[in-house]
Amino acid sequence: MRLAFVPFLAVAVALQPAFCTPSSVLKPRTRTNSLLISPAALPALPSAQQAASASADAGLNLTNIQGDILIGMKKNKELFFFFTIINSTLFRSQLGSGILPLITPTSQLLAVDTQPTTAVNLAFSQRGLTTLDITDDLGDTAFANGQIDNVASILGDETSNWESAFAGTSIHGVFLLASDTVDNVNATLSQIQALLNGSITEAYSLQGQARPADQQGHEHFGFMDGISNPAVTGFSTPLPGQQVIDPGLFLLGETGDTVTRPAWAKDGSFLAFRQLQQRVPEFNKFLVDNALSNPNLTADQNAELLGARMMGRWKSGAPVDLTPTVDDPVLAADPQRNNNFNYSHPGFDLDTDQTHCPFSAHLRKTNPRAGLTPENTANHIIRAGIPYGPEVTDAENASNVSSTDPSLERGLAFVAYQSDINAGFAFLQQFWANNAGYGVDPIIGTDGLGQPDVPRSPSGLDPADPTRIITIEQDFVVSRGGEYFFSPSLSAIQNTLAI
Ligand code: N7H
Repeated sequence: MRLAFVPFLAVAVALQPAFCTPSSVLKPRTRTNSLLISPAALPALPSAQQAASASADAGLNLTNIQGDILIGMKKNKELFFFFTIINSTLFRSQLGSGILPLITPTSQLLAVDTQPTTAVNLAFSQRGLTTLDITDDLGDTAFANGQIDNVASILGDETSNWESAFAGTSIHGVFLLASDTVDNVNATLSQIQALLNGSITEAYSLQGQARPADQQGHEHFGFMDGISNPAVTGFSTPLPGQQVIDPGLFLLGETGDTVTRPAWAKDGSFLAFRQLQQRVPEFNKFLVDNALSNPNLTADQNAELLGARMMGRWKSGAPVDLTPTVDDPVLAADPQRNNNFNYSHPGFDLDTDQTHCPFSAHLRKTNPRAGLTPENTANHIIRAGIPYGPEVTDAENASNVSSTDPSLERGLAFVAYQSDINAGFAFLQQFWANNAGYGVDPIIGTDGLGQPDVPRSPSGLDPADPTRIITIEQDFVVSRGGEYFFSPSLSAIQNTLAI
């Protein structure tokens, strides 16, 4: 018999002593240090009190929404454990009493002392839901068909680069396990596997981790990431310049979601996962070889300037729209100012002027801000990814070539949440990043035909001559594949998925 849904915290507290994990491996239940990172540049999460008050006003139930969805790019260590369900009845029978108490809702992540040792989230592919005999149409064709269906024509991926697990049929779901140590993550994974009692097998896994020391919060090319996620009504208080987006763009069944869904899908979200390899030595060499020629800058600064114009932000996170020729680390570290721009300036012709930020910059391609009138409110995602793989080695730096050793692969475990994949991740990649207008996105753009290293010709990268084309002959980001998942609410796990 199913239990009526009880807010997670009460269940967790009640069941905590029953978990038999080795206390020598797991940290004490009450945390004193956060499992999230908090670089100064990133918007702070709302306090538990602020979120409780905002969510009450908007009617959002933060104890029912899985924690990863609204948090953004703040995880310290995160394991993506992709699994195959081999015994669906057993799996479902363990979900309610066994796994649900481990699932971390949003409310629990907002204060250090309510955070678990390891935050656990769970999402299913369409194949996984079908395996569980959940046959309702969730109202998203991209999810229903799986990411492989989008591979070449929509995303522009070269299929031969896909990890075999993503190209195959074995991925039914993914556990997202986040903590401050890999030991904690591994201990929680063992606990989950014991609870599931042989009903799943591993299909693939990817360990993500924030980069070390002063690079924490920066992705592998060196850029601070996660600054410009939208503010969500009912959750976060907007910072200056931050767009405020209805919760229904990210959460099914909430205000702003116009699609008819099964009632149980409310407060779930579609998770687009991508393993995006980054060829860092090649990217660095390209910047040096094509450094700009501002006479007031050194050669190194001119290389940095080219990278900043390709990205739309300096590595520090400072937006080039506000500081076009020199980095400004103080601005970068100030969330009151570092997202407060929209590419328009007094006396500027927004349609032709690229002196501050090229039209092709990754940031501008994936969110044109005032470049669209009225400002776009339909095509937004919450980015919640994390870097994976080791730092660049000395040998790679010396040769300017990424190693072919698989253990040295590095990149971004890209995660995007949305309530409509075709309006969210797939739209951004296909219609904005891969769009040849002004040149495809110099970071993530492809020709959209599934061919590798097709030369890209973004304009506007050189402020001295915006018509000059700096051709990019190779891909710096290579898609290794991915899958679309549905991240259900806690009540859906209890009342619909579990038996
Ligand atoms: Fe991007 N990067 O680190 O180089 N991204 N991204 N992204 N991205 C952004 O403002 C990066 C990818 C978006 O609101 C920043 O938070 C890398 C995909 C969007 O102004 C940096 C990869 C898609 C924004 C990066 C990658 C997007 C954004 C600036 C792949 C969607 C916000 C930091 C390896 C299809 C735009 C920040 C806005 C910002 C990087 C992938 C989308 C530094 C390395 C696949 C919407």
